[in-house]
Amino acid sequence: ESADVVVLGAGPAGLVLGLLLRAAGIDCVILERASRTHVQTRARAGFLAPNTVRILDRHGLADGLHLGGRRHGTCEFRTEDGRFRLDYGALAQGGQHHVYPQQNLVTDLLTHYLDIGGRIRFHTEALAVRDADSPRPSVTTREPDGRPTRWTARYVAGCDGRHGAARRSLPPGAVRHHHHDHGVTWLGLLAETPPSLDAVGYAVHGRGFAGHMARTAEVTRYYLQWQRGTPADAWPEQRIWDELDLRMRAADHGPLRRGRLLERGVFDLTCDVVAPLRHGSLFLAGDAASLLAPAAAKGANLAVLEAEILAEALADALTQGDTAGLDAYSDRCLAHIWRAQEFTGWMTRLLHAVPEQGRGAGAGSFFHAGLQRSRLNSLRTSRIYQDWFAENYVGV
Ligand code: RFL
Repeated sequence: ESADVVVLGAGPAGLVLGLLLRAAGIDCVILERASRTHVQTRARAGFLAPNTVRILDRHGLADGLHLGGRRHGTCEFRTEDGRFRLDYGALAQGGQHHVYPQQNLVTDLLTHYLDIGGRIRFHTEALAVRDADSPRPSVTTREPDGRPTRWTARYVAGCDGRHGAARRSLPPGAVRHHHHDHGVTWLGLLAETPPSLDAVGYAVHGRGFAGHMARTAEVTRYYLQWQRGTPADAWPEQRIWDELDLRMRAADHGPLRRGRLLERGVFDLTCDVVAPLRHGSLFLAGDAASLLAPAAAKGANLAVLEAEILAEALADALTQGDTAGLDAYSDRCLAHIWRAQEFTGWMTRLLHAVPEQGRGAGAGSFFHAGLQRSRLNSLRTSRIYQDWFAENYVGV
């Protein structure tokens, strides 16, 4: 089988790319390992930056989020020195987020893609990208019936995440791969309860970080800094809520609305960057290009931005033979990626007492706790620091 562009993965990156290619009249297909139900129900991101909304608006893909999303522009820090709020949406260079669950966005994108006649294969796992350094690359797959198949293409877009086939197919030495462990682990929770604050809540506590993020009127995301290696189900619900109350200082600032925990997941705050984002005819976008710790909510936003840049470059190459956009793709995206990585690292050190180089002294270190406290105080008192925060917090 064949297509001019074979896109691996139907997350935000792959779907935006597929939509824009299809709208430009390019012959493309999306190969997705999971089922349609699985991709439409996977709860992850929720905070979409203004630039992401502009991109989706530009291509007529934002109706759902305008209808069902909510604008959001405030965060609240709770520290041993009291609490303070930053109205980042109103600070210089700031802007508001749209809160819209990633699975709703993915559902909208997929519906739209199918409506315009887009081709997609579910239950189709890419095994390897072959001959990427030639003008006729191909992708070997395991089809739903288990049959091995080969898809030939002019270009392959690896939007299949960190553990996907695109990354695995890069020959040793073809790209550089930087991996960094922030040395922190989070327990991510989805609770069936309305948000308890009208702000993103970041609690910095001697027992570790706790976070509160709205998702919908009925569902709220919470995070707890977690002992690495401890399973997600180690604590009963009651203990989790008690710990959230303690770290969020509910006794001082008001109770949290408790509810059933719908989902729990443990993940280490790690990040990585692949550079360049290209090997011959294979291009990487989204988490396949760079993974970011979720502390600053950048991953899905970068995925959408990279997909737009790549779609335009592929369309120029395929319709006009102009490959300048493809040649510039990696450098353009890496500038955004490094800026997001830098801010995410800063955010991670703001919320946890971790050393610059990740692991090592870890949370609780006297020196790093002092730096963290000073950083929080600057954020509380310095207008210039606040403006810098606002610009980076919503920027992609
Ligand atoms: P996705 O969404 O992971 O989609 C990749 C798709 O590829 C498929 N796949 C394959 N298909 C075929 N063959 C193979 N061999 C394949 N291997 C994988 C997968 O089934 C999947 O459908 O990647 P994409 O499109 O690059 O999008 C990236 C975002 O999903 C990710 O960066 C964000 O979710 C990160 N993130 C957040 N980002 C934000 O911008 N704002 C947030 O508020 C935010 N919160 C979060 C987050 C990530 C979290 N996790 C995953 C730890 C909160 C959490 C808890």
